[in-house]
Amino acid sequence: MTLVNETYINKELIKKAKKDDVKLVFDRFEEQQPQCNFGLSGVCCKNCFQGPCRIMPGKSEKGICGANVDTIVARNLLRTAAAGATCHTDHAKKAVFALLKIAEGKTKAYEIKDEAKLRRFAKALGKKSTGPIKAVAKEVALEALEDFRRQQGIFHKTEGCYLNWLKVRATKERIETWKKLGILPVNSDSETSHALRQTTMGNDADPINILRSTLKMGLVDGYGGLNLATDIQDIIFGTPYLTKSESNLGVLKEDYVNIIVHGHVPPLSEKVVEWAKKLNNEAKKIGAKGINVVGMCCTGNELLMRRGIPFAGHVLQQELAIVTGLVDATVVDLQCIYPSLQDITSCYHTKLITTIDFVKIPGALHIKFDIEHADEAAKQIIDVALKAYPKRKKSKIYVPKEKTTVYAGFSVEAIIAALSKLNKKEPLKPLVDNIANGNILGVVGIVGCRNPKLRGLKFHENLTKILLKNNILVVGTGCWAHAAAQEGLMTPEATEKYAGPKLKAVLQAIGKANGLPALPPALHMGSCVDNGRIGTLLGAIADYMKVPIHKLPVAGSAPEYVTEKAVAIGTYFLTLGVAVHLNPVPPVTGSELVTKVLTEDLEKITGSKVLLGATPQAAADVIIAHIKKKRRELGLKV
Ligand code: BF8
Ligand code: SF4
Repeated sequence: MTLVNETYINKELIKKAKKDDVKLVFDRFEEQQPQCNFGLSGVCCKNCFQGPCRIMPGKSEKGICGANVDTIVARNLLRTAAAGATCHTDHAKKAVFALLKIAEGKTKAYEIKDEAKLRRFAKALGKKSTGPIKAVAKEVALEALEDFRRQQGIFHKTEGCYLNWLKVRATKERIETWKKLGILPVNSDSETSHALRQTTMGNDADPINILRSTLKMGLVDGYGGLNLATDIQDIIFGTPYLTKSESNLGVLKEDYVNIIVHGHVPPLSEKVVEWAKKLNNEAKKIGAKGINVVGMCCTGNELLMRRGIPFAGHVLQQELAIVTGLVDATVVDLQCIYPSLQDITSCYHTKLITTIDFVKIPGALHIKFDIEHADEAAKQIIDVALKAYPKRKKSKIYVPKEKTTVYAGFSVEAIIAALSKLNKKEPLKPLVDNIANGNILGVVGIVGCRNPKLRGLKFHENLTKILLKNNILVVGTGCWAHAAAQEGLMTPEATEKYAGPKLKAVLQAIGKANGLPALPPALHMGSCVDNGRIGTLLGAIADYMKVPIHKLPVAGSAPEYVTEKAVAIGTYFLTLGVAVHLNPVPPVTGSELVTKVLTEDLEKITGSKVLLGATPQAAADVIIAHIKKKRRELGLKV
């Protein structure tokens, strides 16, 4: 077995995995080398069974059906974005159904925690916002559900027939731009299935038309997925506010029953946390000090943001957590769950529990989880962990030492609340003034995954540090948040250590007004669906400055993206008018046309484009140059 020297994460555990004869993601990555260049450049098509076809300039310029490289590359991109968007729209739909069931009294397991937010949305949707909360919840849930079942406007453009959540969340200027482009989505489910048929053999061959639909996937993802999921989850589970906790695998405790909750949708993890508290004494009866629930991946982000629960690790650490020999149960819902977890848990005493009907892993225990029976399922899960604890093997235990402090909970509401300590009447003014005078050169959202391809570069950490040094405020979500927290970038001390002098002064002023030495320079805004929060923040800044989003000195970056979801999120930012740095280079380079549209022409269409940079410094250089260009165009000093 070859083992990559992954010096940047949990080195001792990587050594232990080798000793325990456990294969990790890094090993499998090596086994896959060299990776296929046709795939990397996007020129492979297997959309029908005459194929697979791949384009080789000078040899096979077209697929068997006659599709050229531009068509093939564009089709592949649209399918990727659509697949990613469906993950988020499914996530959002689950949240909406939960709200509906709460409203109809079909579950007693959950309640509505943020009534004020619910009433705000009812009002924005033109529904009755006063009166009994469950009646309001039902109205809001049904309006949200419309975004999955609206038929009017699908075959014939009908004025005003597009996603309700886009109507209430997007800026007027953007809606007009998207209307002109003809990309306002009518119904999230029908739009994503449309992308599948549009790209099937013998349908659309026009790469520009296909790319236009790809932009539409950005809106489906952004409003039918991200914003809708976050807003409904805030309504049910509460809107996050500033919280302090810990990150990295050192949050696992040797003398506790350790349960990892992993995945993306909060109903399961919220219940596991609740029942772990209620059943804590059961752990004492079997000789443990209690039950320690920690979060992995975006479930980790959700629990940290709302409950201050420690977050154990990002996507590349899900296997390493089990290698500690300390995890009694890993319970998963959906997305980013490596099938390898079953192979690895079988080397230890750890129980792997799946809970969703379309996320099963052979060999894992399946405990069906649904909103109506959430309490029963959560109790059963804790019971499995309690039964596994006495089976721990001392010889297989390694207690990780890595642990850092993290400040999180930066929802838009929390950011506004912090800023309002400086200016109660106009909370955005201190932020906008400092952007205008150059104390904050710009704002960058860094999002997305951790990719084993980029080993050793510490892309998330190093890009963040370079931007901070250049007085750029960094906000972000997803696995970036884990990486940044583990690097110690989410504390007031990090402001002292990493922020450029002008940014530091601003963050210290905001921090002091809020009882902290400084605001952290890297703001944790949540899980990947919470990228909608970043869009909302940008929209609020744009409205306050009275300039469209695409003119703001801001950018996005997904410097280690892995998933189709990340492509959908990147597309959402592009539709907003935000330039997005993407790394690894997206699989479009096989088509000069598609590459040019994404990296140049898009600027004239949405005001945004794709930026490339294969190292943290190269990425920072293009991002900073972009921000300075935007500042110059606004007449702001650089
Ligand atoms: O939604 S950042 S690896 S965990 S896809 Fe997955 Fe990527 Fe992590 Fe969350 Ni987001
Ligand atoms: Fe080949 Fe065309 Fe079929 Fe794709 S759709 S596999 S290019 S024949």
